[in-house]
Amino acid sequence: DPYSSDPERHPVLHINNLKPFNAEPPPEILSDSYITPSAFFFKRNHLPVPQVDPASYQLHVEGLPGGTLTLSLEDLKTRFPKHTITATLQCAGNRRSEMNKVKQVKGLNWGIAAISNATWSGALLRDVLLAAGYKPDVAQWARHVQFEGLDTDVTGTTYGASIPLNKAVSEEGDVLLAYQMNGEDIPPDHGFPVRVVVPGTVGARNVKWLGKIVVSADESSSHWQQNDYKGFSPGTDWDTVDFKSAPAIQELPIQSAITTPADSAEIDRSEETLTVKGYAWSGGGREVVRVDVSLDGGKTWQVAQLRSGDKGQAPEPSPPTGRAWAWKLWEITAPLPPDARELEIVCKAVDNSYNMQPDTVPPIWNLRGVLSNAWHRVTVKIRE
Ligand code: MTE
Ligand code: MO
Repeated sequence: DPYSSDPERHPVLHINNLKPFNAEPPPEILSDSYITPSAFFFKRNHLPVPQVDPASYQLHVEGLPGGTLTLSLEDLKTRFPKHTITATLQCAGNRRSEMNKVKQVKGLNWGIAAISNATWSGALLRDVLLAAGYKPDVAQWARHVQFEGLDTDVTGTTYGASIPLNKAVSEEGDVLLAYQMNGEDIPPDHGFPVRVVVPGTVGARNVKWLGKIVVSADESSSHWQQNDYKGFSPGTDWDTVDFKSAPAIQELPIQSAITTPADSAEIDRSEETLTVKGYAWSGGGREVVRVDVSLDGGKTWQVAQLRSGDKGQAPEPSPPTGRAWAWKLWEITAPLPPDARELEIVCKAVDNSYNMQPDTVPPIWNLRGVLSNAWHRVTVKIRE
């Protein structure tokens, strides 16, 4: 069993698939703390978790005029300044289950918690590329930076992905070769000893157990870059889909969801008020500037309170424009409407480019069930 050396996981996680291991936390845990504890951070593995010996670990950087640069874990930690960011990671398939309700899609049936927020520390990819011989004239022929994981399938094929070169080398890109998550060694499930953190970019490009970096004219040739993680029209089906016709997902669109109350929860009339909580995040470093909440299915709206930190603690400093990598938690407490027996609670977020979420799923439905970001709705009953 290639999965026999997989790590232990927290029993509270909702398991989507055991081998490879894919799981998300109960949604209310997400809004309990601004930084998601690593044990609860969603886990998305395509392959068995590789066991990497940190003492013999090597990272190869290829494709630059200077030839291959090979770094040990110690080199990464000592030869480059340590940079720390708070960044939210979201799987392209987060909220796929809502697409499944419209029409069957292919993929793991994620709820609303294939998203989490952590602090990440490591060397800047930009600094490592500069040390490996990157110079501005490389951008005349190179367009992409490819990443290869150390996890392999039975044929020896590794997980791989790529990002645009300009994101990788930008001083504002904050792309990390991270060796710490939440102040500790990265746990095995999240890429020990080194993973790429590409803030603002879909989870799939944040390659774990990083073994190789290649600067190239071409995108990664991996299955996950070429024939997966792309968006299509609701009218495209498996007979007509042409994966070459669509770009690989990189920056993700605006997203928000209600973490509590849960769908179908019952609320006692004697409570008089209702507190609704959730998360909101946008890709590409676009900052969430507002979350609107409705208790009547979208007829009337109220503005929620946004938080970039935990209650009673100083919020995280606000990031420079275009570098808002972390989510906002939000919350609103409202009186229970006097006559209602049932409430349809809805949330939608707005980012600083005034991007907003679509109101329903059907116009954004796609055969792979990615980019599911319609207004999130939960219905609760009021017990008299
Ligand atoms: N990297 C490797 N090497 N292997 C993988 O299976 N999964 C990707 C990405 N990086 C993956 C990977 C996907 S699709 C996502 S959503 C994120 O890792 C999940 O990261 P997490 O498990 O730390 O939450
Ligand atoms: Mo993913």
